[in-house]
Amino acid sequence: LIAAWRASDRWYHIPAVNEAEAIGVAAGASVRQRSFVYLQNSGIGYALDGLTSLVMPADLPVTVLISHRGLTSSDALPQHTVAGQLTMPVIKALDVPYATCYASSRAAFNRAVDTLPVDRLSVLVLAPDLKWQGRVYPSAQSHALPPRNSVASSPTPSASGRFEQGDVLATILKRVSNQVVVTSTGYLSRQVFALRDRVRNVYLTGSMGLTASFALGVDSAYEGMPGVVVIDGDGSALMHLGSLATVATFGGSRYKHVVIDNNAYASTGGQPSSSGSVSFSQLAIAAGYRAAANAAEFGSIDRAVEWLFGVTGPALLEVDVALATSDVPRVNINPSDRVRRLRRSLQRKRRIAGGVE
Ligand SMILES: Cc1ncc(C[n+]2csc(CCOP(=O)(O)OP(=O)(O)O)c2C)c(N)n1
Repeated sequence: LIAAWRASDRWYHIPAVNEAEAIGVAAGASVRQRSFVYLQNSGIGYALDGLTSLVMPADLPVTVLISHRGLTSSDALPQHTVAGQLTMPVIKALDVPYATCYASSRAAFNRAVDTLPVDRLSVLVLAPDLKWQGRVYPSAQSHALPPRNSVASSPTPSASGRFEQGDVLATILKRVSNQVVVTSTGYLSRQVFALRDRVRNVYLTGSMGLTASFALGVDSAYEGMPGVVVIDGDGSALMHLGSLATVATFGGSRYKHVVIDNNAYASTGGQPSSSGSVSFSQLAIAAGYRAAANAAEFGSIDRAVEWLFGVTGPALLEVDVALATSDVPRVNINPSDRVRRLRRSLQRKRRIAGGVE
């Protein structure tokens, strides 16, 4: 399946570091078109939060293909037995359209696919060893991966200086033009909503940790135009550090990632996070981002933001901020309306500009 995807110009395949990230990327891509995730049932647990807090509330057209290990006694390895028994009850509990295909037959597979809706979440459960004679694709390994991003800058972060979160967000939002802005769960979304709501803002009020992945999906589906600005928290970024590698490999030159580091989980009461020892900018460089810096190096937040918008991405700006909470109202646009207005805005722009913005 993967070889077929990779062999075809009609598909764009992103290998995710885990199933949660896969759901996040597919959710972002599904703003433009139906997207697919392929996973083994061992990964259902990883996938559930993205499905229940992002894909379902926002009504996104994602189809999840799950290979059902632990289904038969001949596949009864201890590590698959419990997941094998839980797979169908979990899918049924989600209460989404699903189909199964346990027979090695192309016709049976096509029949199962055809029963699934194309415009919302659905699940296709497959035996793990389906095979039929068909076109032979070159092995996935023989396909060239995108060229490795070369590191454009490798700064030394300075420990000094914590900015005010409100100033930082206001400065970023002032500089944004036509880009899609994706904000992380909690206060960051609420503050951005209060400061400058716009149709191209997507507030991920659930799916903590999937902010960068969702943005990568949007960026990939719209072929890097108009670009994305990710506003992430340190807790959220730490949750899925592995996605730095995927963003570094597949993010476009207009992929801009800001990590607002208050060294805490501010939104749930200010509990300390483990970001104190972490340099997100060095991590980003090590993962392969083209550029990354700590805002303290620039002396002012204006200069730091100017740098971020001018540099070739994928780029990351780490901003250390003072821990502060404020009484900002919740985002009062429902998740599916947030996606709908973004989709409309991107479609309109593309039609007017003939695909080039
Ligand atoms: C998977 C998941 N785990 C936990 C939560 C609860 N939660 C919501 S916001 C938040 C804190 C986010 O911390 P951070 O990304 O550092 O942003 P901050 O709140 O500091 O702005 C937590 C733990 C959640 N929404 N989803």
